[in-house]
Amino acid sequence: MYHKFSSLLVGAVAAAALVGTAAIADNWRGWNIHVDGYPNTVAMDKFAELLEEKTGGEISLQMFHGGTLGSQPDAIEQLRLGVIDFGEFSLGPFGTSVPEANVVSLPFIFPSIPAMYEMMDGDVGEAISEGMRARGVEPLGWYDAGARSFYNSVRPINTPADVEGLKIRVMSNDLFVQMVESMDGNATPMAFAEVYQSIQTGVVDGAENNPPSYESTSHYEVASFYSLTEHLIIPECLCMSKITFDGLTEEQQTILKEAGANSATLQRELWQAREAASMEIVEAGGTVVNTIADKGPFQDAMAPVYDGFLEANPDLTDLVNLIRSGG
Ligand code: BDP
Repeated sequence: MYHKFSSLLVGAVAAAALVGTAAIADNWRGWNIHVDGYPNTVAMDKFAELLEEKTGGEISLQMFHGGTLGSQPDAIEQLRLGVIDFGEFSLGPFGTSVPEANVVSLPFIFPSIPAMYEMMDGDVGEAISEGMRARGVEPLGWYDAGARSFYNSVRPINTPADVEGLKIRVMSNDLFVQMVESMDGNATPMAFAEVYQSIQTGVVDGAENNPPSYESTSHYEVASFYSLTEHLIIPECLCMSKITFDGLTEEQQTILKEAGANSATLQRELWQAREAASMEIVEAGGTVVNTIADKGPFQDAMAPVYDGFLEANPDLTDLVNLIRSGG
């Protein structure tokens, strides 16, 4: 009996080893914070579909949309440890673990969205990718997240002085705290999932985000002043745990990179349409939108964020300058 069992076991181990060399990847867990129909969600589903198709089912993925696998900062740590295999993350919360990724969380660093695309698809994206790889993350594609602007329930923001005294939720990253404090606002880092209720109950007065997130979370229902400061252009990353990625064959890695690139192309197309649709929805819902003709005063007010960052990260001066000079 014992012998029979142990030979079965040996057989099973040998089979597992064989499977290992064929690099069958079973049921990868994928993290995503967004709801169904959101461009990033659709593009991630496309990624999964392409992978299963192109690998003939060798790789199968399980998507967890809507942040059901936990908050973004926790999920990033789990990705680095290989507990979560892949996901779609803002580079904002990545900054605390990957200094190179933090450069895109500096206010007003990219002059425009097209410039951001070009730089992320070139040397800037490569420098950030290297930093991510060194910390356990393999980027597969850059998604668009437009530009983030402030919204709140108290008053429109036209100048930095209008932010004074407002309690503003920010993503988990000290740079965003400094950014709000540079205008004498009170910054509260908080998980995305908690923002609606926190505005509703007055724990915070508002937050800042791009139109699709402001709309899809219904934050516009509780914070109806949306002021288009467009102070942050933070790309997002479809990325994998390097632990999972390194366990694959070269052929599988190539398929993954192609699927990542295709997914990013789709996401960028969907993003443009969703931004326009979201603006229509929030305006129809009663949001008071104001544009900012001259963003200079906001740039000036937030300038100290750069000083502190470069002092703490002198080795990233070249990367910051590369972006500011247009890549
Ligand atoms: C959205 C990002 C998402 C962030 C969220 C936030 O797509 O990754 O978690 O903002 O503000 O725009 O937390």
